[in-house]
Amino acid sequence: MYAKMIIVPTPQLFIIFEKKNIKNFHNNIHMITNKKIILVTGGSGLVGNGIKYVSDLYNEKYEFVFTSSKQCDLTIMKDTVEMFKKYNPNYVIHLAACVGGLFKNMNNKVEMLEKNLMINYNVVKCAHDYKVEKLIACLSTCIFPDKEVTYPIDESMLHNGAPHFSNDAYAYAKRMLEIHCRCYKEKYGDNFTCIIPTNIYGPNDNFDLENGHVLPALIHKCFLAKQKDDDFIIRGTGKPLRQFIFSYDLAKIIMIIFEKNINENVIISVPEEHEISIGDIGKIIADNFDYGDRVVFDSTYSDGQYKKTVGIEKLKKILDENFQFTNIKDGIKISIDWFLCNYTPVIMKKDE
Ligand code: GFB
Repeated sequence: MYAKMIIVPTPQLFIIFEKKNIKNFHNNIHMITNKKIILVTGGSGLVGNGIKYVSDLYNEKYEFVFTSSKQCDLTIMKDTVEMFKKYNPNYVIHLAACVGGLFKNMNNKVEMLEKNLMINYNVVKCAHDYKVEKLIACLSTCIFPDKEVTYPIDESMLHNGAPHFSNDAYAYAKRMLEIHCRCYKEKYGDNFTCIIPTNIYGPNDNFDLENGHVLPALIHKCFLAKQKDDDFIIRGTGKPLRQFIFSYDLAKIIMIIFEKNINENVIISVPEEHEISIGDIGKIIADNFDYGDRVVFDSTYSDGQYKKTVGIEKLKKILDENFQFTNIKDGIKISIDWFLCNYTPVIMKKDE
């Protein structure tokens, strides 16, 4: 006995599907709406939510499928295959990774290496086996060599030497992802490319006090310090330099690179003149909480890599000359507002 169900969610979408065809659900959609399917791994994270934010501009053309580790554990090949079989994506934006700030990287090297090696191996292999038309895989500027570079760093320097020791486990796993994509490209002509973002921040970030990246962690710490009338402790000397890109800007750029079918690795960052010290980031955050006079640096903590200044010559050729990057002060304000609206209740429970 077949179950028939008729769903008419929108005028231009009419689906009849039979129980046995559930696995090809997206195929049916594909067939009916002619929309190509973009699978976004890591879809519930910082950048994943950025893609969700900009996807409205592309919904006419593409069917976006946002997956997270709750739906599919990408460290398990069988589950990854199931996900590709279920969604049969035309394109993949691969953002899923085991990530964290300096202190998570330094204290969890085995996990950072193994989880990322497994996640990336499974996704890239499935992307090939399921004949995905385009794969964009996400690296990070922290994987560039620490010493064997000249500044500003460009894409050609990726494998020129060892990354900074603080995140070498994560860095080598991500370098293997670049090599894996390149091998499929060279042998089978697969349209697999990598983007190399700088430090990212924005709404939906990980505000964890220990494992978070510097910007969200300091927002959380300043909030708590003010709550408890404590000093606002910034770890390290505050001298290291970073380039920070707002997550929504990164998402816009990823879709531009996707739509223009750029098939070479591209660094995605704000220009080098926007580079800023950790100390100045801390001060901008403290000023937002009207807590500037309680900033204290604790140099017993590691500074990590002093700088990893990248150039964006290649990116500039891809973007329209009037592309506007979000100003760091505006971006931090938006992130703090998101934190205060969305995060506080959760932490209250955790921080008591
Ligand atoms: O974002 P972050 O954790 O990582 O920034 P990296 C670390 C810098 O911020 C160091 C200072 O100079 C720290 O001393 N810092 C000060 C803090 N206070 C804090 C704090 O409370 N928490 C944190 N986390 N830092 C990461 C790589 O490097 O860059 C990742 O480890 C990833 O794998 C990321 O690639 C983009 O910028 O040093």
